[in-house]
Amino acid sequence: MKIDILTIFPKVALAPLSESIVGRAVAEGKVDLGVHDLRDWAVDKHRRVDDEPYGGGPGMVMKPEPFFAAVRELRGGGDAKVVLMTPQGRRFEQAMARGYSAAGGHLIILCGHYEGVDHRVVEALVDDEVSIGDYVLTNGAVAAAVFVDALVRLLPGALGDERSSEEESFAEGEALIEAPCYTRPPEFEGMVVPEVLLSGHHGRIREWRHERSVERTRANRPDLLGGQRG
Ligand code: 6GU
Repeated sequence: MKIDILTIFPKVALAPLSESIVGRAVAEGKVDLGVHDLRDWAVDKHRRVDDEPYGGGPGMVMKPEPFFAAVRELRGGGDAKVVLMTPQGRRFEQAMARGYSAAGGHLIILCGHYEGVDHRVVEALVDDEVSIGDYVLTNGAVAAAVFVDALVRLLPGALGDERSSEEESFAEGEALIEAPCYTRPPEFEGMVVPEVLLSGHHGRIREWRHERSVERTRANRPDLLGGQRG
């Protein structure tokens, strides 16, 4: 899989993708990641990428020319899907991460900043507008890092143990969030690990985990059980 991120804050997008599991997947070549400064495709000598909104209103709008030039160059005549990170997009969920990760191929991710991106970019270049949730960030590069992290960890061999992504919260066919987990020591400041987890009895452990999953989902995510989010 090949992923290019276009942003005016490349360091912001790159830092979270340079460490740990995703950093290793990139280093091992499981994904060919490029993070690019949009200003490199600016058309004037001041490397300007934004301008005032037509029709008035607060904030600045990102100019179309740098996006068109950059996407043309990064695409290089090949096939690429173009995603725009924007709070006006479709809400990102694990099923979408699975879809993008399984599709592989070449992804070009555009990061919105300021008030928005000139809509001609959306109409002519963008295949999918994606939001990472119902809140507003100052910086689309933060959202791009979240999006790419979620995709890359699902690539074959990215996680040490494939079961990690098969049994976790939001896994395919999994309607509940995960049960609590514990490690050594068995007692810490008077708080003990549930006895069943030390029992070695796999049937009882499975049953205990399922009960805790239902309990935790009801408390934290009733929307997953068909209710409203608390
Ligand atoms: Cl993709 N960008 C920004 N700026 N804010 C967001 C977002 C994206 N998704 C949720 N909030």
